[in-house]
Amino acid sequence: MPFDTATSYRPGARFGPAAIRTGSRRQNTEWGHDLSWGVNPYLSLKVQDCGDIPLSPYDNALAVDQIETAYTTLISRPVNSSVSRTAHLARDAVEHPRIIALGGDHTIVWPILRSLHKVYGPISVIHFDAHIDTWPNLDGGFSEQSRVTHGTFFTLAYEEGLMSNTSIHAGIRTKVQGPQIIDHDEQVGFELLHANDLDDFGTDYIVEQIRERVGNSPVYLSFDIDTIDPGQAPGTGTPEPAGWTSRETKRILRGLTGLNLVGADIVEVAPAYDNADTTSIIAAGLVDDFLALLVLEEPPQARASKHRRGKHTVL
Ligand SMILES: [Mn+2]
Repeated sequence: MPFDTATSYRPGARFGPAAIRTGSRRQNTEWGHDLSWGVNPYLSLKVQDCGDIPLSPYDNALAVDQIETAYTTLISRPVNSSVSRTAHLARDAVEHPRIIALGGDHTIVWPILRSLHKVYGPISVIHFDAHIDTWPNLDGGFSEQSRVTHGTFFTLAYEEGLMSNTSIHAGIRTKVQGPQIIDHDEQVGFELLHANDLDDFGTDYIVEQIRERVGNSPVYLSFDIDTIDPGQAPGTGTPEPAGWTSRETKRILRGLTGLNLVGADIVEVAPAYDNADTTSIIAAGLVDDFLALLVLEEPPQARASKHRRGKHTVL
């Protein structure tokens, strides 16, 4: 979804999908077994690149409509490979394709949630980000169209009843106007895990809080690459210091296995600010983790490396 005309600071995420594909060039089925996960998702799933959605760079309202139309069309098609444990959670009791969307700026989640709501009803969101993205507006509400931004889309989704009130942020460290902004954030439906919670309480705590919050509800995973520290992932529009490392983040993701994941995205990759493709390589690696999340039923157990040679492992 090469869309970036609702950004507040540095644009360029329209080139994110191409950059993430570039970052994935060393990934393939034959070398797809991940020793951390104990699985090769490409042997369990039929993964298909659906290409880029044609989006207007001139009219944001039109582009949002184009995203909703494309996403609704894709999730209405028959599945390629069944991982049917969540099929009963769709309103029509049919298993629908799971899409991993490559952004694009974060605004794309608003029309995605509209599409998912038609199939699953209200969705819980696990939102990895340095920013809360639940602002009522970014400019004082200058116009109705100016409320459509990559920092306000969750409020728009909330106003349309697309989300359940059991969503959660992880990795937050943005500055805000004041602590009162948290009242509105909670009204939109979010609990907040600050980036510092990882240092104070550890990865297991982060995992437990997320799992407890979303429970068994249909859950959408939205991942802003600025969750990762800008030292590792500089290629993004609104970087914030003191983020999580890619290793810490991937460990947290492994703990989220077995939730009723109905879709995921990785957004805000802006390659013009990247160095040596580090951001897009991390982003492509996270997409691999999202695929593994769709395959496994429960989190892989932490094991000493010398015991890692499981039945699926070829060393
Ligand atoms: Mn962000």
